[in-house]
Amino acid sequence: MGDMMRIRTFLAATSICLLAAGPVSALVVVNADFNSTTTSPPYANPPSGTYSGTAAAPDPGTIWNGLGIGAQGTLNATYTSGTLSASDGSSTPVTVTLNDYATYDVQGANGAGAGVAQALLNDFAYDFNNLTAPASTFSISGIPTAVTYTYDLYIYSGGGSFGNSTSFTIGATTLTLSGGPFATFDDATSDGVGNYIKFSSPPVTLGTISGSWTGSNSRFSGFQLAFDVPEPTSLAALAFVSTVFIGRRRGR
Ligand SMILES: [Ca+2]
Ligand SMILES: [Ca+2]
Ligand SMILES: [Ca+2]
Repeated sequence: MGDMMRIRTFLAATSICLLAAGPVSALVVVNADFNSTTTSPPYANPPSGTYSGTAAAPDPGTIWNGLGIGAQGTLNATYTSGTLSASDGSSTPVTVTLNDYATYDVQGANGAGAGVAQALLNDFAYDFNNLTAPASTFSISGIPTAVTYTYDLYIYSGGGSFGNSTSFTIGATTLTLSGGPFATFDDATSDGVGNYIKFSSPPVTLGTISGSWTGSNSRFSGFQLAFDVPEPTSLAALAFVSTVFIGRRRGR
């Protein structure tokens, strides 16, 4: 087989692979860990701090935005973050707002139980007055929108040495999870048991995902917003691969 034939065969095979893989896209993940602003003392133990590493979502990075959302046990009318970084450290226009909630850190106040990602799960926003007032609400804004983007929102709830129950509602969808300590990330989307739920393609209105949460010992520990962005440089990548291949052939 001549060189040109080999190159044509290679390019044809590469094209078939790209077609089989579907549209090439880049995954961008924004990670948020809700933290208490209370320090030790008055906490009996060091606070949970900010989580680092991967969690349940496929994630090209490990960086989490540690957000101090308020002091232990104090009702907050509203909190809005600054713009959040993506997990690879790049900047994004995404922000998060919480309304009508209070903050708790199980690690700082009670000492942590064993389990996965305690720095993420142990500190959270909770529905302070869930028996007498509407549910707490949240909104994630500044989301870059295009019809070709797809979004997944992972919500974390759990930690500590005892269980809890929290229901999250976005649009017409309500998902409930048990929380509590788990040795691994446990998906509760289908069975209600676990430390995270996944809203697949939640409605985004004018760049904002809005929702609410409530429950008995409710916990909103943090979230991951993962979105696929089409990558227009895929053709350039193919040209680069071809150039390397041809260069290697000629170098022999
Ligand atoms: Ca934390
Ligand atoms: Ca489960
Ligand atoms: Ca947290």
